[in-house]
Amino acid sequence: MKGLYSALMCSFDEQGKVNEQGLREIVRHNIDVSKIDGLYVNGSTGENFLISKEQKKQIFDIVKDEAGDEVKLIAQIGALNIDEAIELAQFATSLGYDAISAVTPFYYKFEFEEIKDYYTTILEHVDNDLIIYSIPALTGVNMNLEQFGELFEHEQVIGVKFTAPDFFLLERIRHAFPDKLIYSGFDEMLLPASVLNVDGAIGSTFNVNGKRAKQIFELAQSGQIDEAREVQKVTNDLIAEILDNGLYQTIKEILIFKGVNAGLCRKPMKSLTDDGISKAKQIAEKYL
Ligand code: NGF
Repeated sequence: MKGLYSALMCSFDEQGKVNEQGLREIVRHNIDVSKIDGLYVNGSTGENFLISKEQKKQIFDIVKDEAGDEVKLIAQIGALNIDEAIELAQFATSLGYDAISAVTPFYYKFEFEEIKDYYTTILEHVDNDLIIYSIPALTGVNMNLEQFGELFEHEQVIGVKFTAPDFFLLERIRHAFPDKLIYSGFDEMLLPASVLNVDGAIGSTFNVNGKRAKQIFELAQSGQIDEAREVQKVTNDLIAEILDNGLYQTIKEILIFKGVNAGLCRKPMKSLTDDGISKAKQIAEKYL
């Protein structure tokens, strides 16, 4: 389960429906061109929190059908409705997903005991491994070392997708739990996370910049830090321009420029203007 995973984008049409052919093309691009080790399906980048349960199932189904066993597959099943989370966990597991992942429950400012109960309850109903998805900037849920430790006591909890700029906490988790998987979540911080010996990374920009991400990870692992820093620098120039133009829309537009039918984002995400589309093409020509 180690390695680099694209936080998979999904192609939507103008009505907000899943564009099956487009989604298949995004999967193929990630496997054949970006050369990633795995796909993280229905995460933030997949616009998971903007779509229905049926669409989530449709996406899990199409991705497994297209990817088969070529790369590892992680299904993000977290939902505020715990029944939905359980149903999705069971569905993805029945399709053969290698692991499930669930974002920390958010919005109602749950106590840690409630968060722990959420994960325990899901795992009572599904025979699969689970990766905690921690992204405090979007959820407002900040867990400390002891709390991660409590979640890791469950043998089905095999790791964490750590999307936070807290390198002190990351180092402490790495040191305390050498046998758990840690995936770095911020692509622009892949090098420092790799130096701290994470097991892999999950990122949105890997959909288009997977080869550089892999270089950074592998160079860091072999101690070639100067070389890794150079690749991270170019990567961060690229990420800065993508963020400035609109994160998911720009990645989709770059994919379109590369011949992949990446479609549109779901409302309320806005579409790129004509200027934004031109800028995305310039970014693709400059870096990819
Ligand atoms: O998109 C976000 C929001 N974060 C992603 C990634 O952590 C999300 C990150 O790659 C993810 O894995 C998922 O889809 O669930 C950033 O887009 C990237 O580092 C640029 O900032 O924070």
